[in-house]
Amino acid sequence: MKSEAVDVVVVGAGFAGLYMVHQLKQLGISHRAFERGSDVGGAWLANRYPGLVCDSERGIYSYSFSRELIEQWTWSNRYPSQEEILAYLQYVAFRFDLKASYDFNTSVVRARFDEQRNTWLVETDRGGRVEARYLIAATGCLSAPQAPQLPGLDRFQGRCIHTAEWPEGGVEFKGLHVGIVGTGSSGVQCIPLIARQARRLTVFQRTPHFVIPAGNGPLGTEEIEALKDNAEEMHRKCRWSQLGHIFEFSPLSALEAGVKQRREQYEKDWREGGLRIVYGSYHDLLVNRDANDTVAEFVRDKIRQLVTNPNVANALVPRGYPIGAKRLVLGTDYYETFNRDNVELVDLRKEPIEDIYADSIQTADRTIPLDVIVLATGFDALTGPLTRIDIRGRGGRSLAEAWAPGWTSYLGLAVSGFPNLFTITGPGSPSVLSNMPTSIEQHVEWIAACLSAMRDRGASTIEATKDAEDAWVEHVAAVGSATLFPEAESWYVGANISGKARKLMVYVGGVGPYWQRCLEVADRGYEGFSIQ
Ligand code: NA7
Repeated sequence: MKSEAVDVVVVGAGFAGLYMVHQLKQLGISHRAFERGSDVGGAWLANRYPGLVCDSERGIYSYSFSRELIEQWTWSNRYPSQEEILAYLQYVAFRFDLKASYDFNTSVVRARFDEQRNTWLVETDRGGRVEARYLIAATGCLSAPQAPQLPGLDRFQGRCIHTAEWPEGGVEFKGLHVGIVGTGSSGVQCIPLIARQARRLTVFQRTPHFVIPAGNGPLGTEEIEALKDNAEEMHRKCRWSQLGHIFEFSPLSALEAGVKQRREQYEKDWREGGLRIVYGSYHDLLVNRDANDTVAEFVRDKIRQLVTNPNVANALVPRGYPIGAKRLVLGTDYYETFNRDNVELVDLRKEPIEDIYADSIQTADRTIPLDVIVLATGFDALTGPLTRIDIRGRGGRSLAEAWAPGWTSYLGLAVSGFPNLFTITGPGSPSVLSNMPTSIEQHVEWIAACLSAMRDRGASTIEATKDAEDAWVEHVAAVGSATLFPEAESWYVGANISGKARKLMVYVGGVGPYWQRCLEVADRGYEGFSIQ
């Protein structure tokens, strides 16, 4: 079969893919884009479970590149809902005419770099073949859903749904016995809503997470106007900030603050809701375990106050890892839901699942009849979306093989041995520990400028050097080891996937400093890259 030839193939139609395609159109670079979903939206199309909201607040979960777009779109709540974000991305695709670049319902399954011709040969599951000078993975950080290895799960005859593969049109839980496995962000968000519909809801919890009230609610008219007026400034601040969010670490230390002052601060943050209690209130909470314990203990007390049954409260109290080192979860009525008569908690550490039958889950202590099992069991984060595609670079070596001992990348943008491949918000960049659209815009703009520079130079390949990559990987590890992130069994370090190398996948040295570094690399003629 004859291959189509373009300059660039883009994989994905979420925030990253859509903006990349927009930039390529602006630059007049020929391209073809593929998306496995039926439409644009990425994570926001796949994850449609009830209660899904984003935890970036007050309009920052959006693009900054177009003043008209900022004017035309109005966010209604403090945290945007899945429906609203999906509608926004639909609007963006329409407004900038991006859908014509895409083949939807089409997965890229293979991509091989041809070293003779310096091109990528890209194949899809629909038999399509495209040759491209560059391959850009806009595949998202949390798009490879992970099903748990539970004994007998394939025997279950009721409905079994992963939160990241939620059916269009929703799921009716009325009158049903529902079990949910997993209490990370997805579980915490949908548990209160499913509990209101189901006849009985059983929550199977392996590790209790720290859940902070989101404090969601509608934005007022004046606030909406102010957010639009100041949007560019707000986005600029995010881009140059440490955290990539609208709030910054306070200059104060939790350990230096008095007990009373600290308590007042945490009470205020708890009342207002949001991530700030851990990521903004004091600067030492994520680097010093004693400081971290002050806020962890505050949250544990809140759980004990909110949950009526002391045994259930005790099972919900997180212990043994620093707060914030596993993804901090925002919730609405999460702990209160366990006071309902139709909700029960199974603590899997004490009462593991022994088997699953056609209509029930058997734990060490009891048989729990179920009509539906919801799997809120997360993702093979950051590397999974890339290694699940058979990407082969120099010498036919696959990315999965190259990353088996642990991810490698230069700036989270490029991998040595894989010329002309760019990864938007790949491992080794701030990605999931920032406001994602901020990090996405940085990467897309950097890649677009790079492609333009390569075109001007008449270059045929750009590839991260092994030395530059090694130095970056070492830097990411060194910065990470000065924080508490490596101390938790989290998906940030790959701990949720059996056999995955344990290695912090996120750059925690700050979004602004990271961006400065990327710009310097480009300014110095793409330092650390070999260009042919
Ligand atoms: P997460 O945060 O990875 O949460 C997955 C949950 O599923 C977590 O509680 C896991 O427990 C649990 N889990 C996973 N496998 C099992 C098995 N085999 N048995 C029992 N429990 C299991 O995924 P989410 O979808 O909630 O959130 C991902 C991100 O998406 C989120 O942070 C936002 O950024 C958006 P564990 O903690 O591993 O013991």
